Amino acid sequence: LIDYPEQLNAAAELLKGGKPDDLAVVNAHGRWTYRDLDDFSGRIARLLVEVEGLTPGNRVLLRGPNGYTLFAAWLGVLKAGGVVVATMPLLRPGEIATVIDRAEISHALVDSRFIGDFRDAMSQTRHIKHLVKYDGDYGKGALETRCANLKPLPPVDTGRDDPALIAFTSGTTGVPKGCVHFHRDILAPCDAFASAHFAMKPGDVVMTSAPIAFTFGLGATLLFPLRFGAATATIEQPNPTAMLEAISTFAVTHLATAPTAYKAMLSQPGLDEALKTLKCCLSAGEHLPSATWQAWKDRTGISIVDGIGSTEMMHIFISASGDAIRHGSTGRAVPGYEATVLDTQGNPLDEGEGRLAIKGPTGCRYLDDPRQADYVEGGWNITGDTYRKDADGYFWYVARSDDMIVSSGYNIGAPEVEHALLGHPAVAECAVIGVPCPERGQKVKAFVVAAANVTPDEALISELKNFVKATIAPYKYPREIEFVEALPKTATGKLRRVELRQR
Ligand code: 3SK
Repeated sequence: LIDYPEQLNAAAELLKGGKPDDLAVVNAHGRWTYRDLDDFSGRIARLLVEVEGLTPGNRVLLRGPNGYTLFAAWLGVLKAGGVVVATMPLLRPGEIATVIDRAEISHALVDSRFIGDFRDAMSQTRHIKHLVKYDGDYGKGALETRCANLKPLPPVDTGRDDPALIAFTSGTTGVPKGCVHFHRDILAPCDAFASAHFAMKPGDVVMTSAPIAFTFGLGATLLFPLRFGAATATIEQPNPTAMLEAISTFAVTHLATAPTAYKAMLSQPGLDEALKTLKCCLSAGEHLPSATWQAWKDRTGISIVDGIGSTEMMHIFISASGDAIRHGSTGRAVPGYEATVLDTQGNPLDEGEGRLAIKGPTGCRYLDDPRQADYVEGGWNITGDTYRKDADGYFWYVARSDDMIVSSGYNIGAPEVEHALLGHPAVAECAVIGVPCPERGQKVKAFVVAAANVTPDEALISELKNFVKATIAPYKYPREIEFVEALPKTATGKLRRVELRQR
């Protein structure tokens, strides 16, 4: 399925996906073709190599919201033989400094709106020797001006096994880990996952809410559209209203976002207009509650393609689309990947519940981190999720392995209780954890964000408890419910259960 030539520059390969005059990127500031993107990225590559002294293998930090200039910079770094380290826009200076130190960043390309925090981060580390500012897609084009008289650099002859990017996991639990991916790993998610489950063609327009620092967003907003000759529409403030507006404005056909965004868009007035063009929806980053999948299907007629991936594996490795979707299941191993569940001794099970483990064309290579030995065992990448595998090879989410609550000897998956709560109209968002309990070992506690116009009071607490008891096995109901304004999330939108446990 995936047999790339030994000499491979992923940026050059991706840019062959569309015809020179085809639309590649569109947003509120302009429209750019494949020719524009190829030319600008080539000139950025020359700037990096000939003016800023980049040598192949140097690590280049990128910082800014998704957009044409950021994408050209991403491609330019790869063309120059550098290694991209894109950063989540929400990171604070201390976190950026950690990334700079761990990845030994030598060069940085930073949107001028982020420069203040970035200089703070730089003052905490001595690695960066070259800083280039740019003005997003809106400004006078500082980077454009510096590149204006440069000729595009032909892509450096990189090998398929040369590092192309380092993606930092957002760290729901601890110090971020840098995951190294090669040039071949950039193309593999396009040719494995996207061609099977999120197919697109020239003329299609893709949009995502996720930044390219999150490999889910990178695939959806840059790699997949380029590989298949489609266009990408970018937005800087990806809230549900702005997303729906952008879908209508840019005639978006393919949307990739997180389950909470699908739920939030359901109650937005712009949804009908957006449905005039939207035809394919992908969800990842968090488990997709079946209530959200069904509500979206009922309202829009579109069956969301669910998927689970990881930064370690680069992109999605279990998914299903079209008629192969089984409601409530994440799907089957993506073509080219092998998936199983391991019992407590580490043995693969034909069927049953256990730790989800994956093998495939992409895999985990942490940057100098002892946690590598926990992630890869016996050739299997062990994801930290508990799944049930059925006789047909479908995988059914149970919980993050550390989200299991053991109460009075019962194993209770936090997501199951969350799904039950989400079925109640007064619940906008919720998160469930186990808290210490002298009688039961642990008891189930729910943090609930009430829906708009709902009064969170004692009566509602009793109603929610009864509602859960009537929906799933009664021993799973949350014995404690606390109303909160918002749930703690990572920069990629994943719930930080660890923070709730520490409260
Ligand atoms: O969280 C996920 O499911 C995911 C999907 C694609 C790429 C990366 C990640 C973490």
